[in-house]
Amino acid sequence: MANERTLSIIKPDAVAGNNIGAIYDRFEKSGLKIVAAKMMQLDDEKAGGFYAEHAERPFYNDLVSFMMSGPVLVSVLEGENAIAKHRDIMGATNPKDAAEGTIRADFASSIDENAVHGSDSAESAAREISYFFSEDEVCARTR
Ligand code: RTP
Ligand code: MG
Repeated sequence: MANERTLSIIKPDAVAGNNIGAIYDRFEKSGLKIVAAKMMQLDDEKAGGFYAEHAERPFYNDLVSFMMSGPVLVSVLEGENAIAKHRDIMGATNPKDAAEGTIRADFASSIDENAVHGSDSAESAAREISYFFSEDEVCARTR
């Protein structure tokens, strides 16, 4: 199995709901390690650029507005199969479809305000980590 890094965002709804600790608990209990973290208030350019792949989709403007509606907590998670493991514990995009016990089932209110983001491939993870962090902001967890 591959040791991987993935990009996590705790979205404005989950930060506003004081669910950072509960969501970090899910990451750590799953064996993922937090190797970088920062709270940020995204602006139009930073939020829009992050979701540029969706720029032509009908929900894009609402998605960008939502991501700017309050601070987010951006993290890098590391571990065996981190990308797929993180997506598994997040649950489906629409919380109505999310499996019981997943983060979105427990903390998301709608498809538009769905608590968390996770990279969906190795290519996305590499792009998204470097979008928010320089290499020296990502820490080695050797002990
Ligand atoms: P994310 O990128 O935020 O982790 O979510 P995801 O991979 O599960 O879903 P994605 O297809 O990448 O969509 C990004 C975000 O756009 C909103 N969305 N709305 N109304 C809709 O049909 C629709 N589809 C997607 C969601 O908030 C989703 O998280
Ligand atoms: Mg996505």
